[in-house]
Amino acid sequence: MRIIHTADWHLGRIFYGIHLTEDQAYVLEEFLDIVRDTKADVVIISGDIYDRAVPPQDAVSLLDDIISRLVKDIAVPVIMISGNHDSPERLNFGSKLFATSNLYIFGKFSPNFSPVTLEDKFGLVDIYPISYLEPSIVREKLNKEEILTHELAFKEILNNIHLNKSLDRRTILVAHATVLGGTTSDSERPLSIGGAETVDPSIFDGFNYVALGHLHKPQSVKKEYIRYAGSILKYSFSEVSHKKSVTFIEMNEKGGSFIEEIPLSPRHDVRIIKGKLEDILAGSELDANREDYIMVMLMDEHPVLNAMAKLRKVYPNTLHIERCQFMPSNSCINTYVEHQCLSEKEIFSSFFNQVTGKDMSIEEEKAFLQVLEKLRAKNREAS
Ligand SMILES: [Mn+2]
Repeated sequence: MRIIHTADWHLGRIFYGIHLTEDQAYVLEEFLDIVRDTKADVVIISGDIYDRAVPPQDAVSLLDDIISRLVKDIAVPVIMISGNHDSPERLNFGSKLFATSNLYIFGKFSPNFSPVTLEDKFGLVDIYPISYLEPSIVREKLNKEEILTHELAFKEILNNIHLNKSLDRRTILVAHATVLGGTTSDSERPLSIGGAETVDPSIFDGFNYVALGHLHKPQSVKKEYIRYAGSILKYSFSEVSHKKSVTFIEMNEKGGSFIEEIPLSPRHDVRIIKGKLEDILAGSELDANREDYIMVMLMDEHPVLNAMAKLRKVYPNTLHIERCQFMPSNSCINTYVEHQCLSEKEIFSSFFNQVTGKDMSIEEEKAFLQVLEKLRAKNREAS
């Protein structure tokens, strides 16, 4: 069986004020070609179809167009689940009716764990789609008070599946989750506050392929067949090094899989350009992709006037500028990501060091912490 696994389309996403729907339409044309060229037997979309619960109209039209071309023109069954960005009820619209036309939508969690069964020349394949789940909803629907975490919710559901599944069939699980050991990026919204969202990959034992959504970098976790397809576009500057793709799986008679990443080519890449303003402006002449979505890390030691206006003349989609002279040790490499992990005290002491050329004394540190505590107290009262 040939499977195309994709996820995290985030239709209708806005990136630094730019509506990405046209970029998404562009890359989904390429996606349709891939589905056609690989002669896929099924397309699996593992959640985060839309970027938000009430998506913009053009995002809804885009999904309508792509799905109908998949199901009607290419005649490939489509199985999709909701992710944490989707509205379960809205995505679920029409699902019973659409299932009669080979479009299987699982928006709302339901305690009915029957699979979508497809057939190839070797026999039957059972595909178990689990819509995005909140532990509280699973707790209520299954009436099990002990379900407090994502992992416990999954374990309960998977137990039900394993109890009822046909042992002579190959099986695929479709889920939207944070699997322990996976690499995260900045464009994923946490599933829960406080870190009770990760699930151990060992809970997926017993399936031949696990089609995951949520993490935006294409990757396998622990075992090759436990896999995130990744998002179709880069949705944050922390993803500049990602190579976005869809996953092609060819499953054999025994359920073993040949797995290949088929790269996607965006209309605009997301890039970081680093250097002094004059060098960047001069270098842009040789840059064939000036329309890309750009973050600039300015290395100038002295203030520069109207940097954004100057940059946008050559790179019209400059979206953000970072000033490196205010950063620790004047080095910008990876600090964009790293400085977000620093504490307020660390950020302030590096700023202090940059401005004064020396480290804060114990007295100064104390004074800073007092001011910080006052500010926090004020914020607490305000909220
Ligand atoms: Mn996502």
